Amino acid sequence: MYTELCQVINSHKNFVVISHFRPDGDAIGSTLALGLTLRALGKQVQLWNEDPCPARYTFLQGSELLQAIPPALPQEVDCFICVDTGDLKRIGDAAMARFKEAPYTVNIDHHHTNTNYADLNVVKGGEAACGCMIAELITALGAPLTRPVAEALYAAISTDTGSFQYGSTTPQVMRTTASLIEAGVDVGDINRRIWQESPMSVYTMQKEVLNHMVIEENGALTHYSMPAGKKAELGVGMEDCKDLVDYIRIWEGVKAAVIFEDMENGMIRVSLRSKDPRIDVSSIAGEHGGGGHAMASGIRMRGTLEDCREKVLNSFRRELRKLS
Ligand SMILES: [Mn+2]
Repeated sequence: MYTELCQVINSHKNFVVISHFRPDGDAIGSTLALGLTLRALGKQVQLWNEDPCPARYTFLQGSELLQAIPPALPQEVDCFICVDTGDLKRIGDAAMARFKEAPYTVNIDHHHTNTNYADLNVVKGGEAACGCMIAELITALGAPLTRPVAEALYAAISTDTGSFQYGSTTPQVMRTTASLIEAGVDVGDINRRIWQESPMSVYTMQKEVLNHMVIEENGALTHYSMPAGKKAELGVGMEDCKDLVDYIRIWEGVKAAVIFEDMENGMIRVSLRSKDPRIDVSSIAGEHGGGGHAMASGIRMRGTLEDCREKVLNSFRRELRKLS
């Protein structure tokens, strides 16, 4: 699976590595691990993202190398690699324009819904994290698994498996993770940094979500809608609103949870989660122009909060009623 990718890496000199905007741990960890590895192989590398590195990942070595999207593709760049990105739109308009100027492009990803947008597409739908693929690539390249690379990969895999709680946590995921611990990851320390240091603004947001969560379908469906202006009113930032869906799905009997967020630009962001394998949220997301994984998906919809909410909730109601 990685033979052609290894050849591409060996035959190019000057790389851009990028992932999706609003990067999560897998996006950041995969970008840094690949970037640091390419550097160790003597390559020139630039690491880009439309958004800054979230504070909880700035302890990772290499995060200081992340830069905003430049106005033009530097002439010397000969290979542009996108990681953890199922759809090129998710890197943002500016980066997409740079991508299209690149002489050679690569797509390394684990989303089933990946659109194969690059010259070389290495896609493993269903893999737990893009970080698992980067770990395999590092082995295939014969590159060293240094402690900073291992920490970035641990952050990637830990994030996308919900700290090893999701069903995607296969024996192979655990073997890969074991190799990261062998490479020097301090499990207690890294988990404290990633999971136990939420800013108090997250607490403010959590209270709001729990107070206004709506429960329907006899407790099988929970949802929360964040109207325009709410973030400003509460004094919370975009980063504080990342994992809201986690707070509403943990309750007994809940099979699916949805967050609707007015992006204040005419778009509504929808986060969909399933706790029941019979509810495939990637197909529900697909009905409304989104995509993702069976248990976790997203949509960006144009319209009012109320309209988008009714459309998506109706799909959930239909699927949940099929079960009873
Ligand atoms: Mn991912």
